[in-house]
Amino acid sequence: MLAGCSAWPEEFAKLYRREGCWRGETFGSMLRERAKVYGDRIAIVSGERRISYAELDARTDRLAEGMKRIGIRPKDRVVVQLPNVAAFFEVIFALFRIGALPVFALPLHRRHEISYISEFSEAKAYIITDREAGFDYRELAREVIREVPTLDHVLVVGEPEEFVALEKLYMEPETGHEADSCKENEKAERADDPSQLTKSKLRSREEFEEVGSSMAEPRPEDVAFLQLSGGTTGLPKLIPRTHDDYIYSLRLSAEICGLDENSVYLAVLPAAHNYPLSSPGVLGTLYAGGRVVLARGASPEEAFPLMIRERVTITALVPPLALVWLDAAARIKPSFPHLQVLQVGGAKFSAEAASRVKSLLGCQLQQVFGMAEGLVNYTRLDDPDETIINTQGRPMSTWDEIRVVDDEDVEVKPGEVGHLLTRGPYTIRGYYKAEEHNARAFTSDGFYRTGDLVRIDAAGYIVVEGRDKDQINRGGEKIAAEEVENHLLAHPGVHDAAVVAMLDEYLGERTCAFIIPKPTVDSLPSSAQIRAFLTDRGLAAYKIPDRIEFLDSFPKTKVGKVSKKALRELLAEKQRC
Ligand code: J2J
Repeated sequence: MLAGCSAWPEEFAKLYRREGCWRGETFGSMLRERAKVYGDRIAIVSGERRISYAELDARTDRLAEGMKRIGIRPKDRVVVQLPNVAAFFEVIFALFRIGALPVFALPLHRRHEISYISEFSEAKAYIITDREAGFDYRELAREVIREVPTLDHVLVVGEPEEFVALEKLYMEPETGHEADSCKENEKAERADDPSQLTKSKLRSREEFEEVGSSMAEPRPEDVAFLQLSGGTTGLPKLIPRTHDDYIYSLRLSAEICGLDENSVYLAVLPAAHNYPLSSPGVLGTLYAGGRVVLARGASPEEAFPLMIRERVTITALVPPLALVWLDAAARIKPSFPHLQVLQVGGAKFSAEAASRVKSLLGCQLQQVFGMAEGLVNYTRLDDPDETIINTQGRPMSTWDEIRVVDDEDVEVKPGEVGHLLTRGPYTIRGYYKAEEHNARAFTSDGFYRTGDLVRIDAAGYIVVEGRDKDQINRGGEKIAAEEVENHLLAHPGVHDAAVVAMLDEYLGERTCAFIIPKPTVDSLPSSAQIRAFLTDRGLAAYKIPDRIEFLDSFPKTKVGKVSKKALRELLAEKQRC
């Protein structure tokens, strides 16, 4: 396994293989198989582009070839920050084929997050789009490469400016020649910065063959990619997922969601999130031989016509978006004759909203409670309405082990609320290069401490009751309080900071930062100045506190720690006034 990753103990690995959970597939072989079976059938629809399985497979090979030529090797890490475009999947399958590891960044991440994950993963390349939603990712790349010396390549979907156009890397496999025009490469060669020139130059054929011959096929037990954790600590954690474990989760998800080659999955959430990637998401749909439709926007105005045009059968939302869709549906009364399932997950969906799905959208609701670390729970499509509306589902695998425990790790009585611990065939045994944190985040016998407070009903279904982790769930986007606090503490006018969740009707939660100003500073910094400060530090916009409150001191717990519970109560009181 990749250094810095924790493998499953051998007896568990044997068990999961023996029981048929891990079947020895890799992403590369999976796509090859699907291309053989489904050839001309459409795999991905992106805008006006329709890409068949055979084409996706062939383009992936060509891109892998080009990536090898610029020196991307097995186990290299490559930060991928792309919106929902077809190239996203060509890129990740090409990396899978090489045995290089995509590191999934979210489109909303900015300098702070990208520099950190690039540096921490020692990434060799960074793959972006040129512009999206009014943001120029090439500007971000310019800042990031200044900070991260390991980054040799910036590859761009679209207009590359001084970087390299991804399109240039699609090689004809037999000849090793670029399949497309050399225009962008010529531009790279004319670039002012000589380091960019050598970095972006393609290797000679001889050199390439030498590199190619030393490449071993990725193995099923190898780490396939690094996913980002929602995080509870000062710095984001990376989650290593293997081909074996992730493909198992895709297979089960596809089965539970009733996917087959006639299914059409609409990806409205950014595909880099674990949920739309794998539950069953884009990859689960491709696993089942279905069709993926990539949406650039999630609003009803954009998504509804696409659902009708493409005969979408299943899609996935977070609760705030589901609320927007339900309101729109109540107004315009759309008809989606093909839609069978609306998944809602990532944050708690209220029973009230859940009860409106069937009548307003004419499909079955499926609640999904999952995590990028592994465990995913689904309500089943044939469950009674009562279960679908009031619970967050049950684990997808019979091999998922679940414990609900008290503060001393002792199991609570059935039906009581406690901390959810889990281990199983697709739940990681440790974060990437995080030994110290792993000792806290996992029990000594390998259970992952999810940080969720749950109870389990008599039928074995999980109800999420709250959280014991220091995180804000802002409509499905996770924010580690400590990460934001650390940035606030860097402000010269801030003496201390505590970030807590603030209840919000629409997003479920927003963030509020409580700040004790430095007594030595003459004038109190304004909320706007603090927000601008955090933006300048390169923090993603969704992590910037929605509300900032100034206090002289913080309420403390009995052991002298800042009482976030008391701060949340204070906030609730202020909200009531
Ligand atoms: C309450 N809280 C939920 C739910 C996640 C499928 C679905 C979601 C994710 C995901 C995922 C919740 N009700 N229905 O990866 O594959 C909160 C919990 C959980 C955390 C994980 C998937 N669904 N949550 O959201 O890694 O607190 O994964 O521990 O982003 O989201 O967040 P994340």
